[in-house]
Amino acid sequence: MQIKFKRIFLALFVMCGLWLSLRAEDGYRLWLRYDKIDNPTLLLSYRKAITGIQMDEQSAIFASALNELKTGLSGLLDKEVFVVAKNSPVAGSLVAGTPQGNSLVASFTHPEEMKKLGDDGYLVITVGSGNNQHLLIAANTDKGVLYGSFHLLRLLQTHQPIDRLNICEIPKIKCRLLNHWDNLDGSVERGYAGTSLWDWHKLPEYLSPRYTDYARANASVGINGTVITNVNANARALTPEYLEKVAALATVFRRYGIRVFLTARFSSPIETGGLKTADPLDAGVQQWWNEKADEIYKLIPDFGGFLIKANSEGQPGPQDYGRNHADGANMLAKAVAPHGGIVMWRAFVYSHEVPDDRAKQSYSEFTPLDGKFEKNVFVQVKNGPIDFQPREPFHPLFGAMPKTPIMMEFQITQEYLGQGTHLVYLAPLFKEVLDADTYAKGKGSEVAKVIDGTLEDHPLSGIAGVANIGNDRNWCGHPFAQSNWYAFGRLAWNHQLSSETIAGEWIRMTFNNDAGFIAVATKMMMQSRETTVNYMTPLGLHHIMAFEHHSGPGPWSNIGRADWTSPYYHRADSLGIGFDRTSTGSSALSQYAPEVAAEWADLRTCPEKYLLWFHHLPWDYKLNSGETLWNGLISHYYSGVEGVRKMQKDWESLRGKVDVQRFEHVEAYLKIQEKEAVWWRNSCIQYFQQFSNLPIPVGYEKPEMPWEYYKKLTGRKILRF
Ligand code: GCV
Repeated sequence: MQIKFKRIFLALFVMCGLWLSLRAEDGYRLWLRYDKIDNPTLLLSYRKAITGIQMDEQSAIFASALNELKTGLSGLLDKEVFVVAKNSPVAGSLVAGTPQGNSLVASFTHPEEMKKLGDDGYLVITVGSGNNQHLLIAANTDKGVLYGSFHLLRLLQTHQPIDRLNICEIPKIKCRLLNHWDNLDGSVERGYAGTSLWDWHKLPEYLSPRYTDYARANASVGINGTVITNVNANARALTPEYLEKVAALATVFRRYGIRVFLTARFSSPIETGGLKTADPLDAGVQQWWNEKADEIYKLIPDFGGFLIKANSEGQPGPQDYGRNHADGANMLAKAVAPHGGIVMWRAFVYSHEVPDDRAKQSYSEFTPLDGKFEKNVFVQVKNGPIDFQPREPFHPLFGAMPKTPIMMEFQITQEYLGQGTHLVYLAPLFKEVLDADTYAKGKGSEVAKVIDGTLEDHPLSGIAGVANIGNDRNWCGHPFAQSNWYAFGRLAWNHQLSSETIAGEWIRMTFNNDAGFIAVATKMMMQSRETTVNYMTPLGLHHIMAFEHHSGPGPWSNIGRADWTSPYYHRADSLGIGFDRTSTGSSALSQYAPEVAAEWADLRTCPEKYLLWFHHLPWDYKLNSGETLWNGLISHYYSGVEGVRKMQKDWESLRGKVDVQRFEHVEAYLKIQEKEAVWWRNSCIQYFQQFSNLPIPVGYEKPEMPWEYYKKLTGRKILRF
C-alpha cells in the first residue's frame, strides 16, 4: 500500500495588518472565499505556523490539492506560500517512522491501521516536537489528501487553533452524490437558480471555468459523484454526440475526485437504438445496453453508472413489458458491472390507477423484490413516502429491505419549500430523517445506519441530494440556499454532525467570524425550517401546495389525477381534517416496524408534528397545548408568519456586518418570504374555515382578502419543461 501525503511545515513569522472586508460580494466564491484573516493575533500565529508546502508526489488530484492550498493559504494569510520541495524524502520518513508527539499518527503509520482510512479518509495531524513540528496531511489516496487539504483550509477559515492537530476523518457513506435534474435544452426541472450549468452547446470544446469551481466546491465537502442529467431522462444523452460532451466534463471533475453518472431512459434501445423493444429480458436489448456501457467506459473510464426513474410519472420501464423493477435494474447492472459501475434504481413509484394510498405504493412494489437485485444495485428512496414535503415521517422502505443497499434521496432544491426566495436551512430536515429510528432491528436502527450500510453490513452505501445549483452568478439563487448544498455534503460525509455545527461553519466561511453575527445568523437558520412548516403545512398537513407550480398554497387544488390534488391529502370536511393512515383508514402505518406503528397510531404518543399525516381528527380535538385542533392550527400558521418577521428583524440587526450586496439581496428575499407566508396563512386558514365553521380567535390580525382571492394568484410560477 502506498501512502501519499502532503506536508506543511512551520517557519518564521511575518507581521501583518488588519483588513476587514466589506466589499460588495456576489456570492460566486461560495464558502471558499479565502479572504485575509481579519483577526490580527490569529493571523500572526497562522503566518508563523505555515510557510511552505512539501509534497511527495504528483497526480492530477494532487495538483488540485496543491492549487487549493496555495490559493487558500495565500489568500487567508495574505502572503505567497511556496511549494518548497516535491517528492520529499523527509516527509516520507515522517510517515514511515513513528513521529513523536502524536498517538494518532503513531497508530496510523501501521499499514493495517492506515487501511481503515479507506479511499477517502485522511489524517491532519501535528507531528514532531519543539522547533521541529510539522502539519501532516496523510491518506491512502490522492483524493484523501485533497479532502484533508480542504479540511485544513476550513480550520483556518473558521479561525480554529492549528497547533495540536489530531484529526482523523473517514466518511460514513461511500457514494455521496448530487443529482441534477438538468435537461439537455438547458432548463432545470425544479431549478430556481437560473439555467443549467452544463453548456451543451459549447461542450466538449469549451470548458467553462465554472466546471472547475463547481468541482472544487463539491470536493470541499466530500461530494464524490454527480448525476448530471434529469431523472426524467432524454435518450439523446447516451448518444455518441452527447457522450463526448459528458466525457469532457468528466475530465474536469476527475481532478477533484468526482465521478460522473448519467440517467438512463429505459426506452433508449428503441428511441436511439432502433430496436423494437426495451424488454429487459430480451437478449438484443441486453446486448444493446452492454455495448452502450462499453462505449461509455471507453470514453469515461471512471464513469459511475446509471440512475433510473422507471414506471413512475409516465416514464418508461420494465413493467411496460410485464417485468419488474429488479429485472430492469439487473439488466443495467450487468452492463456496468464489468467496469465497476453501479445502478441507482429509484423507488419513487406510484400510480393513480392503483386505488391504494399513494404513501404505501412504493413499499408495496419494492419489498417483495428484496434480495432479487444484483450486487451493484442501489434502491434510491426519497426521505419520505410522498414527495419532499416540508415535513414527512421517514419512508417506510428504510429498514424494510435488509438485503438491498438503500440509497437516500434528499431534495436540496426547494421545490416545496419556498423555491428560490425563501430562507429555509434544510439540515434540520435532513437530520430529522437520518436520526429517526426505524426499529428494523430493534431500538437504535436509525435511518442513518440503514443508508451508511452498518445496520445490515452492506459494502455499498450511498446518499444523493437533488441539486439546487444553476448558472446564477451565486450558484443557488438565494444567498442562504448555498448553505443547503454545503450542509448536504457535510452530512453525507458525517451524518452525526449537528445542524448547528454545520451552520456555524458555513456562516463563518461565507460571511465572517464575528461572534455576534454568527449567533444571530445561526438562530435564523436553525428556526427557518420549523417556521416554514408552520406557515405552509403544520401539524402533519402535506401536499396542499398549488398543483401547477408547487410554489404557493393550493389546499383547493383539485384538478387532474386524484393523487395530485390537495383534498386527497388534507381530507378536510365538516367533521375534521387529516389523513387516517391507521387501521381504520389506509393502514399505511402497518408498513412501519411495530414499535413505530404503535407509537404513531396512538394519539397519546403520536408526535403532533405528524398528527394529520396519520389521523383524521375532529376540529375540537384537544392538542397538548390544551387548544382545540382548529385553534392550534391557527396559532401554528400565525407563528409561521411571525417567525419570518423575526428573521427580518434579526437580519436587520446585522446591517453593516455584512457587505451591502448580499445584505440587500437577503433583505429583499425576506420581504418576499414574509408576503408569501401571509399568503399561505390567510388562504389556508380561510379555506379550512369553510369546513370547520369556526372563527379565527380574537387577537390575531384579520386576513386582508378572502381565500378565493389567493386562489387566483399564480405564485412564482416556473413552467415545468
Ligand atoms: C423529476 C416530483 C417533482 C418532479 C420530479 C419527481 C421525481 O413529482 O415534482 O418534478 O421529477 O418528483 O422525483 O421524479
